[in-house]
Amino acid sequence: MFVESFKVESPNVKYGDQEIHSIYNYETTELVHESRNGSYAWIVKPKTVVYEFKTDTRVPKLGVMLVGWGGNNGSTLTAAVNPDEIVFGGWDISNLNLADSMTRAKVLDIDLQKQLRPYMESMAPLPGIYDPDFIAANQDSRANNVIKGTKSEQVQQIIKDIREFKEQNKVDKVVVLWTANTERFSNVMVGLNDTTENLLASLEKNEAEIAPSTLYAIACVMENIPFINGSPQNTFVPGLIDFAIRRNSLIGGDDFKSGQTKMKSVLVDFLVGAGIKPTSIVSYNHLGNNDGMNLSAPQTFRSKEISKSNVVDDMVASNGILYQPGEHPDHVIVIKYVPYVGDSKRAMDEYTSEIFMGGKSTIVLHNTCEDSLLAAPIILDLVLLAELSTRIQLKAEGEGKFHSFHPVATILSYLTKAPLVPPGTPVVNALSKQRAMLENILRACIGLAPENNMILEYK
Ligand code: NAI
Ligand code: DG6
Repeated sequence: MFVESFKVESPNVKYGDQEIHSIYNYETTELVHESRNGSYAWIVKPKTVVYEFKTDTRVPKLGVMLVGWGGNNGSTLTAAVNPDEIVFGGWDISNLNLADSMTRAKVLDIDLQKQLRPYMESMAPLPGIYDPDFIAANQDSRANNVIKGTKSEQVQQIIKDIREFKEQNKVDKVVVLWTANTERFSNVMVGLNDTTENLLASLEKNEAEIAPSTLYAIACVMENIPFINGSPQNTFVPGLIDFAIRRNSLIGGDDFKSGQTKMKSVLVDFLVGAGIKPTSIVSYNHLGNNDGMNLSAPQTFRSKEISKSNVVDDMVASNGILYQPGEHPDHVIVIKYVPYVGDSKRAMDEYTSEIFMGGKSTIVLHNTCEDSLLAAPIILDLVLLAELSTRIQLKAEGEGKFHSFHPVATILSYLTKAPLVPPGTPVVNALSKQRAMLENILRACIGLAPENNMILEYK
């Protein structure tokens, strides 16, 4: 059954002209180690905290500015969306218009490209911030559309671009998303980028180690525009996270969780939860698009390797019977550039696990798929979810005022390989948990209990 729209009838939910107000009982359990009658015991205590949620129901006309608009993901997404409510724009260091970018990407069927061309020819990316030190040298020939000047001037140009885009397209809100080339990690150093003050001072000093992605992010935080990082590099250096928290400006990332990693965050969760112990995970990709070419340089590959490697950590740590403290499966990531296959990425995985009575189980997966067709819908979900989350306010009992979610948007975790979380927050990679978190927060906004799957009415 498809339910197009619905209304909740409950004393805990009120629908106003511009908002939905809900009262929600947040039920959790606390595990405490307590002294009882002279010895210690583990005690589980149910806990209920009453929350109120307010969701602004006015859907804005949304502008989405993509960094790397003319790339495979950017051009594919633009081709795929009929922009009634969303206006696309953005930057690229290559000056091709979006129709030519779509042709260069070779993702969509030729007949479809011909039909789309007239709609896309007039769309051209704004010049982008280019720094050859942060991406592969093989990208140099593409860079014919770049913003000149110091880093501080480049940030000012991005701010100007966002304001003009908003004005010209009469959009109410803008979300910026990085789908440009993977950069190398930038160095994190005390005095350089560890605090807001040091990062902004480094910007004024034109410090070489501030990556282009961080410059776009600084501009967005200054303008209170949500900024999402779809690539693996450490755009969000500590000073930038600090800056976003102080300005209460949404940041989210990192790296779209599109195919191989999504499967891994399902499979390893299942294996470890079932008492099957993965001991070796080897993940291999080859692809022939521009992303693959950029990742053929060791320093950009390293960013992707880190992002793809950490995704099983929480699942391994969740089962203290299978794994001793500090024990971890061998986990190897290989990416090779094979031009012939273009955007059609091959992903091969071998999972070897220890099972009952010392036996071994090996699972092998092989997937062939256009990479950009996996990423484009994720970009759409990320920007829509980021925008929606800026319209939600909450407060716990005892808190005087409503406030927004923490600016580091963990609600986007379901869509990212290396979820960015506020300092001190546990990282959750298991896909089912990420999805449950997202669904249940949205249910709380309309005063509904979490989906519990108990089906007691049939028991
Ligand atoms: P692409 O190489 O086709 O597109 C990137 C675009 O960014 C290019 O047009 C390039 O000219 C532009 N660019 C580079 N540096 C720029 C800058 N500083 N400012 C503005 N534009 C800049 O790559 P594709 O396939 O679109 O992927 C984009 C990113 O998404 C890559 O970092 C990739 O690793 C990441 N990603 C892709 C996934 C997928 O399934 N396709 C999944 C996860 C992440
Ligand atoms: C080669 O690994 C290219 C990458 O950009 C991937 O396509 C991308 O990170 C997707 O990764 P996954 O693991 O989510 O399929």
